[in-house]
Amino acid sequence: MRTDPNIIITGTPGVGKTTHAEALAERTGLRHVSVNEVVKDKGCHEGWDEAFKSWIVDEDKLLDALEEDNVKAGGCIIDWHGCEIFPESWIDLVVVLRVDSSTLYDRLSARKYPEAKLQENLDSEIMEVLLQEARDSYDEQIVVELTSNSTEEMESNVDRIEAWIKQWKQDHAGDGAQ
Ligand code: DAT
Repeated sequence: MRTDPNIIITGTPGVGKTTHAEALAERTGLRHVSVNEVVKDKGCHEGWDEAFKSWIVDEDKLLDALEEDNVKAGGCIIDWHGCEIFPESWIDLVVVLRVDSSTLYDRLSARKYPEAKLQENLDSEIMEVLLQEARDSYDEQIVVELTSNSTEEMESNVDRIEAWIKQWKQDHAGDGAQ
């Protein structure tokens, strides 16, 4: 039984996962779990893909590392461009961030992504790949799609998720004692 919820913030690279997760962690005291950092720091990969400039993730090792870190105990804001690998029982809310193509293009260009990687991510956003992955992996009632084109939208999203966390904690008060 968790006394703090676990929330996944997911979406295509560049949608604003890290920005949202950091703001939420700051406001709520929940722990920001940057899965990219875990992959890198704990060596949960099979090497570096030079063309794509990204780690080739070893999902078994990654899950082991998250299990060792006691993520399932709750209180984590999990920030990653994927969500299907986490056991359903660990997760209380899945937030899928979305942006317009032109905004995403500008953000990924600013990161100097290689052309193939930039194009793949733009396609992925247009095809709603991460939204579909979330809907396929979790109960539809816990999957929320939010737009993240502007600072105003980001602030309203963070307010909304913070309110959701407060409500979840009220609804689950006492669960830990059972
Ligand atoms: P991600 O973690 O999904 O890769 P990020 O949080 O690193 O994305 O954000 C990518 C860039 O876009 C970064 O420079 C911050 C900016 N950004 C993110 N969300 C935004 C928003 N809602 N409005 C304006 N800028 C945003």
